[in-house]
Amino acid sequence: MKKFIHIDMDCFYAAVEMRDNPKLACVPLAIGGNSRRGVLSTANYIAREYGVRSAMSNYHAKQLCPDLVIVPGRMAVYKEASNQIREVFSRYTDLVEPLSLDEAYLDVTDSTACKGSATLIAQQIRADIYNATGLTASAGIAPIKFIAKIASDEKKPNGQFVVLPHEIDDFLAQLPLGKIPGVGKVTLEKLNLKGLYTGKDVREKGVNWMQQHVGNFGVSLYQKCAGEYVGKVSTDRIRKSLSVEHTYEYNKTSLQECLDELPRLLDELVLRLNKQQLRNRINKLSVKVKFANFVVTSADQVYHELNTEIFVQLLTKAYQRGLQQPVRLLGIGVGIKNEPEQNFQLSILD
Ligand code: TTP
Ligand code: MG
Repeated sequence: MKKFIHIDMDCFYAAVEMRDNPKLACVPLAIGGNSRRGVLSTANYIAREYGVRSAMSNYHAKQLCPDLVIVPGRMAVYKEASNQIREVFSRYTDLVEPLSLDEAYLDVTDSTACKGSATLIAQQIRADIYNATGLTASAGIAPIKFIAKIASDEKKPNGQFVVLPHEIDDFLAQLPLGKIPGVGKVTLEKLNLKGLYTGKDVREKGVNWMQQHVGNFGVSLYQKCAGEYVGKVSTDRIRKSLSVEHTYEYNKTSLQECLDELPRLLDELVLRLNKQQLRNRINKLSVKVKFANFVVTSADQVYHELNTEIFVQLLTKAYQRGLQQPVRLLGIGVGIKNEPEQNFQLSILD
């Protein structure tokens, strides 16, 4: 039996703006898109009570909610938060499939954290995300991939919902077809016209009927509704690097303050390398520095084991490029060389 977790941040862009500007925390808020047509990227939960939604025009939204505050988006900040949540995921499993900046599927079937309880892992991931970013996430947990995604919407915001193996059958039977990923508005209308509204309706028609009347899409829809389609988290499993990083609550204002952080980062890196048995496959050491103005710089050196002195040199070099700018994030990492068997296979394929 597989264990999937789907994580999705709550009103992501808006939550970042509320975090960074307390004046926005308690007002109906939307993020203006960058498109010419002027549609919203998202809205906070206060604005949603007035019916304001993603992809709605600014004009329409203002009609629904005259007090709506619309601010422009800050993509660089959203990307940073996105990197932070992906770093959290990597603490629990390598099997991560990001779907967008704010959501990802995780396969935790073989994870040993929390004694293997996917429910507890999801809980802990959400707590870690909050500690790292100050933002809340919701989670869905299920033995079937697409059900985990549907489940992550059930207890939004800041909640989680689990569908246990013995509950799958009932869950699918009552499931409105429009909730299934890939069933959009137009498809749903067509299905409704054929009398299909829920998973139960599809199952009762049977796979042959679905093939005849809906085509190949109908077959895959049938498999989903019948619980026959478990799904697989697809990821690039050949690791090329491993790194740890930390965004500081207060910027570091001197080289010495940055160097003082090295031992902690190094401890964390050692832990992660040992856990994944990668210690003997190091081929490069690297350091990353993000300055207060969000400019990122990195420095690396070819080397085949961890070495504190080299990290000190790399950090000094990277720090100096900032010309005394305060530092908001530090990271250290290693390059990983492929295992010999992999090289062999690649050369056959060539
Ligand atoms: P979503 O996860 O769909 O929405 P959300 O995180 O804002 O809200 P929810 O709590 O319901 O998950 O999308 C994530 C981000 O992607 C969202 O904050 C802004 C951006 N986005 C757009 O720019 N345009 C869109 O049409 C949508 C749906 C999202
Ligand atoms: Mg979201």
